[in-house]
Amino acid sequence: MPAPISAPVPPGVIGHNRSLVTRNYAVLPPDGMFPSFVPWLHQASVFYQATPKMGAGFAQGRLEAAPGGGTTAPRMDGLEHFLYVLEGTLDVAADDASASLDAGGFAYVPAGASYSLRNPGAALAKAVWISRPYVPAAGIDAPLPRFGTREDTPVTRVDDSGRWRQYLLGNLDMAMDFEMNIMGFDRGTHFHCVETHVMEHGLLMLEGQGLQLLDRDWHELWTGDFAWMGPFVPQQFYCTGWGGAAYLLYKDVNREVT
Ligand code: UGY
Ligand code: MN
Repeated sequence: MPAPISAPVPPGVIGHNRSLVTRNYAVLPPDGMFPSFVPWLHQASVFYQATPKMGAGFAQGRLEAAPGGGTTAPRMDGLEHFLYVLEGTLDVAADDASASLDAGGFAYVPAGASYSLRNPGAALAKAVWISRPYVPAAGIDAPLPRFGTREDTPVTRVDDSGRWRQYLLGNLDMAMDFEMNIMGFDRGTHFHCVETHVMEHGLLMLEGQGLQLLDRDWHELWTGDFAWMGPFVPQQFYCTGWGGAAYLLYKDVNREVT
């Protein structure tokens, strides 16, 4: 006779997870994600969420650095990088520029720069980390390192529909081949149409929750969830729940497609 089960198994624990990966989009809640460790990071790991292996043209992950953790030495990998601190503090240096970033702080590291990352605090630091090859534009100088904060970035409202956005790395800056925008929705509002466009997205829910259309299906997104949208994936967002919602959005822009 098997021993009786003494404690009930919580629903959803065995064999159930909201993760979904398709040919051209993915929904990845943090549950069940595994860290990757790389030799040039110590006391730090990356929870990769989108990579070229999946079909994405960029890599995005959540960097987690323990106190004192980060790069073992200044690193130069020829890629451009974007970091956005979610929790804790991260010191970022790119060539001769550097900044200590708290939650909401961000950095752009141009391709070819030597960069280093370090958690100087006493708590775990978590940051969005995006890396990709830079696509130069003829006659336009490549961008320099940039640092900023969400707090200091203007909030733009296109109309009175309850939607707003913050362009962290500017808008229509032809030196840049991607944008990082925070898209915000007041309670009960939604994007005005189903978009279909050549640009890709990496989306991280920063606040609130909503329903996200991906291709033909609606998916619930909660704070902390990640979604990858490949080129031409039909997409729309409805803010649900009792408050507003905001997500951090990667978008490749400003280059012709051949
Ligand atoms: O700018 C955008 O493409 C944006 N509106 N997309 C999105 O929020 N899924
Ligand atoms: Mn879009």
